[in-house]
Amino acid sequence: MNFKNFRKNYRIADYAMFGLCTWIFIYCMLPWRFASHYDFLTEEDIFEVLVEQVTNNISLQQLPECDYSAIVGENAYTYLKHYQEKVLRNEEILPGGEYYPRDCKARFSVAIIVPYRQREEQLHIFLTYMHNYLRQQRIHYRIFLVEQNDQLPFNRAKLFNIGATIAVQNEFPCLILHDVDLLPLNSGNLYACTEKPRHMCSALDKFRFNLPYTSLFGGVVAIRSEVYNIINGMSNLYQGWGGEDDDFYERILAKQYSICRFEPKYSGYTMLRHKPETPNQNRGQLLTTSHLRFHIDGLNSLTFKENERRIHSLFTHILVEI
Ligand code: NGS
Repeated sequence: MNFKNFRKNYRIADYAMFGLCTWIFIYCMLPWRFASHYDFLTEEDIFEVLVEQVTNNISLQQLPECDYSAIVGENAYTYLKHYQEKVLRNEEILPGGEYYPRDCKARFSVAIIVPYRQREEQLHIFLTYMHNYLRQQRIHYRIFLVEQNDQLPFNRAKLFNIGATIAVQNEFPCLILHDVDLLPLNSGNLYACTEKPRHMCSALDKFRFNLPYTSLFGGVVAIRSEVYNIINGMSNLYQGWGGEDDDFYERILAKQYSICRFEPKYSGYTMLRHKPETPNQNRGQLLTTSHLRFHIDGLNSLTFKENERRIHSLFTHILVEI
């Protein structure tokens, strides 16, 4: 090869490399590779699908019903506001982290269930943020923190089953299954149940405000207690990170339900940074056979030991060995 040919070949290789790098860059930076066209409910649909249900103490209140149209309509970006504040008007929060508006009758009672272990810094941010966020929604809620108080691998789904059992004993008709590292960004993402189970965090910053796959059903989910019971809750068998939410999704489909989402402008969340959890090496295998166990693995096979229940000023702390 003479010098001229060498230079020519070199230039072609250069261009090819440049082209390849450009495509890799575009692939990584743009959200096309995500499920950008998932089905969602628009602002007009939201009030059609919300299920109004409250606990007895709220239903007995002699007050005009709260109006939620302004909250959903305004849907402001709230992140910085609530993140920087302290928990304001603390005196309105009842022991155990329960709140309901005093000047109107809430139309939704929800139990926020948070599985937890060793994330103190995140918990502090979560509680501050969520109490400020939730009170502006004028709903009745209570935060249940379910802490895994043993050395076994973290079992997120089992902790949800425990929290759900306790929330139902406390009469809550609606469960919000909530990771401690996720914060809602838009004020109008009403923390209430819809007829169908709802995936609430479909526009997560970690995934560039899109969905990595349409059946993703983790992070934050709202589900009626009745439906949670019908599908036998979540599996108790997933130890470590991953798969339990996919199993949960399959349980919902197996009972002929489908899921819903609000439009992305309501469903924005930010994820607080943390070290990745240890993955569950067994999750693929569990998932392939999960349908055989839906009826025998879940709420009806739940065993655990409750070590303690502490009523803190901002949350109900349930310590369990699983
Ligand atoms: C999937 C996991 C889900 C998980 C989702 C998003 O791969 O449990 O990623 O995870 N499924 C399996 O591993 C089978 S995230 O990046 O948000 O931590 O929820």
